[in-house]
Amino acid sequence: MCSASLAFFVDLEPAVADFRDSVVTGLSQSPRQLACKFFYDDAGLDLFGKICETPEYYVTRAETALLRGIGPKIAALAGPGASVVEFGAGFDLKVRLLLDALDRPAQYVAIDIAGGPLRDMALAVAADYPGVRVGAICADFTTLTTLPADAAARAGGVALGFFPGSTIGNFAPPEARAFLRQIHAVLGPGGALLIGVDLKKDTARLNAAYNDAAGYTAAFNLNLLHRMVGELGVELDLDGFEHYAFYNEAEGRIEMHLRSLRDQDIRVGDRRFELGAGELIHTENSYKYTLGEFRDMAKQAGFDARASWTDDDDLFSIHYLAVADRTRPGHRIV
Ligand code: AVJ
Repeated sequence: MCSASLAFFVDLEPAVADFRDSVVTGLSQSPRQLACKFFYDDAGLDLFGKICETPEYYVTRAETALLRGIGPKIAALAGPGASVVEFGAGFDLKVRLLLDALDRPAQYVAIDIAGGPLRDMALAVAADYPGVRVGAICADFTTLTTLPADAAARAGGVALGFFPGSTIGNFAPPEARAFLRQIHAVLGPGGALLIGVDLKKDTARLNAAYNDAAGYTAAFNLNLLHRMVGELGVELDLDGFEHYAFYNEAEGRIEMHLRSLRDQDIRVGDRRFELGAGELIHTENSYKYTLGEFRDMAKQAGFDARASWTDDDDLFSIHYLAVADRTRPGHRIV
């Protein structure tokens, strides 16, 4: 029988009003935009899982293979008794690989915006890792500036942030730097961050990864419109939009948009937005970095890159970043 329970579940889940406000603000802007964090309801998570299994989306396969390979090296850097804090805990495969690799990890704190799936995922981990204290925080991790007292690192072990999947790529570089600084403060002195970052590569390969032939990425993108209709009562034509994604080489990022197929209105309560045929709504950026670019950014955020690894095909990177020790001679925070 499964009798696992969580050490704590802190509910800071954003209200429906936040989604509505974000939609109204985003649609009022020029160019129009919708925030990518709202992709991940139950249907969106399910579609993202399908994307990860498509032959074109190399990201998840490359990262998990790399994670398996470097497990012992991560364990050596982290030492025994680590407290793992995962930012954006949608699926449990990667954290299981990490917990398996670490030397007697003491604690696992899962943070995610979607409460239901988060609870299920944390409970499943708790059931399989009886030696690990497991807790969860339902929150928009971009706004989390401190951890609840319940989630403090266990005595002796490192506070090890875990931010896989290249989710950092959703932020433009200045915001990515600011978010890394924020994580740096949350982890505190002696902490470290294990982060997965997608690498710059051949444009055709990138374009294919965000335009899979089975159409899961398109459905994932269009799911935002379904959520607006279902949760906010927005009036729009679900068949009036198409998925549009491409690699913007100058910016070093994949851009995802929803393209209006005709002149049409979107109504949100008493607000009306008039879209022209061909008009775009920007839904996601996914920045790609070279190893050097990312290490520089981490350094600017106050981290020491202790190790950086890439897979055999140079598709993906994982970095072990230590919170820089200001007291160590010769070290300077840029
Ligand atoms: C989960 C944000 C890393 O940017 O590759 C996948 C999301 N969007 N296909 C990414 C996503 C379209 C993914 N991240």
